[in-house]
Amino acid sequence: MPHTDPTSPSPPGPGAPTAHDVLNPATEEVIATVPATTPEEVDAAVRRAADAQRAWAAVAPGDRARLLRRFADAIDEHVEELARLEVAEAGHPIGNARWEAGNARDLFAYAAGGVERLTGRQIPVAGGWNITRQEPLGVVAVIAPWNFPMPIASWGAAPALAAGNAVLLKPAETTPLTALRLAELGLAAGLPEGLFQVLPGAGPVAGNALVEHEGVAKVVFTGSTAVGKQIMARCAATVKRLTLELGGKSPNIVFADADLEKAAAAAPGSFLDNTGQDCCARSRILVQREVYDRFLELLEPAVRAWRAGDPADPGTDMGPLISAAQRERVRSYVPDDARVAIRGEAPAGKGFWYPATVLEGRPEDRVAVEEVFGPVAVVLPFADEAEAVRLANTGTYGLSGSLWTRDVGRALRVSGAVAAGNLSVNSHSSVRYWTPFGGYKQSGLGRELGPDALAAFTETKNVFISTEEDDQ
Ligand code: TXE
Repeated sequence: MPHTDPTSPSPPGPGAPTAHDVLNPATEEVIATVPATTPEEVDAAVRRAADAQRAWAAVAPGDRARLLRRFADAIDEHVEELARLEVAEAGHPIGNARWEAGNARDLFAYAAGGVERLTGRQIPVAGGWNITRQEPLGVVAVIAPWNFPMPIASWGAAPALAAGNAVLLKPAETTPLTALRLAELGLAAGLPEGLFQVLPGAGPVAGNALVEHEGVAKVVFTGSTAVGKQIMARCAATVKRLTLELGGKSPNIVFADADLEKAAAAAPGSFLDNTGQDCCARSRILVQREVYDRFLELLEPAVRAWRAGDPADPGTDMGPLISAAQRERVRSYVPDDARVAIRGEAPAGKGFWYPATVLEGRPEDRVAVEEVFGPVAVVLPFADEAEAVRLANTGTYGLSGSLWTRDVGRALRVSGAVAAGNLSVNSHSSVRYWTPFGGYKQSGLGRELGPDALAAFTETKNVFISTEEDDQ
């Protein structure tokens, strides 16, 4: 594949890895070695997918829905197995991992329900009839990250398949095992050969080959903003359709009139869940000045109550970080002179552990501006509603956020004023498969999930049929 752009990733040469070791991040043991897909193999996969897609698009909608429901049932029957695989490759606590496998199941079941409702429209016009159809795009590439491997892969794959497309899923180098198992379950459930393929491998090799391939109609990417920007630029070469779900630096705004006990009890989950490796993590805690000290007092025991340890133990709240590199990255946000307000415990020894950490700081500190993607939050005081909104809107991200208040008018004003795609009031809930999800500003492009998810995997075609009589 020719690479003329100097910023382009290097083509795989003799130095490119031919396989990736998958490590258990809680023990650092190698649990599998997975071959890396080459650009030639990506090309062959795209051709197979295109053939499968043509046949799939011709299947009656009711039959497509039935097959996707069977796939959802197959996932349901294997929730425990998939969850255990997720614990092993991603280090997620078993309870979270079961939820994630269940979420993948729910996504396929929900998407199946949309197949027969992708109906198009008939819009009245003069001189004929006018039909608007929603046609599948063709082959869709889903490039997934490692932080929620099963849910995020399914956010793209389920609606894309339901809308009549084929899907090529490129999982993250660190977490390919659940994706490979999902593809096996899909085949066993009756999905046609070639329709849903998993292509493990390096982002700059297999991922980039998908992005640059002319036979791929759309890319759905979830990952870092830096790689998202590169992919967006490369998609321009073939005017590929693109959905981006990038990073976040979400605020958790606590007003003085809030139920402080409730806000403090909920705050740890909002930045410690998944060890903070969550694009919606509320890692900037903005607290109104008059309740700042009281809130920190309440927050401390709540943070300390989070138990970090063996992810396979059902009593564990927080597992390790995904890799040694991620732990180094997280460490870099907590310099020696950082003002540590709260620090939790983490296991010593093997595993990529990092303790829950709450810092006091200033809005311009790097840790208050950049996505940490680890169990680290910064607390910042604010004077009034205007300052809270200004701080919340600082920076390039706009994915999600929470606000805690008992004043309904304030809840609505602030929800309207904060530039983010997903907000919650007196809650930290952001992601539901039946409501839209995505970012403002540099947090993303387009929306996933919700009732319009299938439409995002279609091309709109308008057909005019003249009813003029022939003799005119
Ligand atoms: O992400 P990458 P990384 C953020 C988070 C994290 C940081 C780095 O802040 O600390 O990104 O994580 C594939 N062409 N998020 O380095 O590299 C790659 O193989 C095509 C936020 O792991 O963006 C993997 O499958 N694909 C985020 C996926 O992109 C490429 C989730 C994500 O990896 C590619 C993850 C290329 N040139 C990280 N380079 C979220 N929004 O939830 C890499 N990839």
